Amino acid sequence: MSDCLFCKIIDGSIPSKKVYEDDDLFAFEDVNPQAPTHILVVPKSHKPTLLELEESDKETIGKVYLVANKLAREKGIDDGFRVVVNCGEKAGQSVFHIHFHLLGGRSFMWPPG
Ligand code: DGP
Repeated sequence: MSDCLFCKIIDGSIPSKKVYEDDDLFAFEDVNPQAPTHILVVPKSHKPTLLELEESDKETIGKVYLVANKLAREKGIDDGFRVVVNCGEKAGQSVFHIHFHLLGGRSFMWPPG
């Protein structure tokens, strides 16, 4: 989508610190990290929120978690990490292209704020 920030990061027209890419997913460091490791794992196909997911997205979303595991191991945060999706403004979503936050390198509180 032409006016989507994450679509522009995926197509390279906006620079990012890429940590992973395949046919379906793109992962890069968050510009405003909330933990020592903060990576965004993003499906390349543009969908605004989790609510727009369809049956045909099942495989891609499964791959998100496999890639998150791989990155967690590579970054040395596999002793404890979070994968978080904010869905909708009320939940804190600010970029309306589905993305999964991979956070680690510190302790986390529960429940989240
Ligand atoms: P959310 O609030 O859940 O929609 O998360 C959006 C995240 O995107 C937020 O943690 C900051 C990050 N972000 C916003 N703009 C940019 C950018 O231009 N580059 C990078 N790398 N991250 C961005």
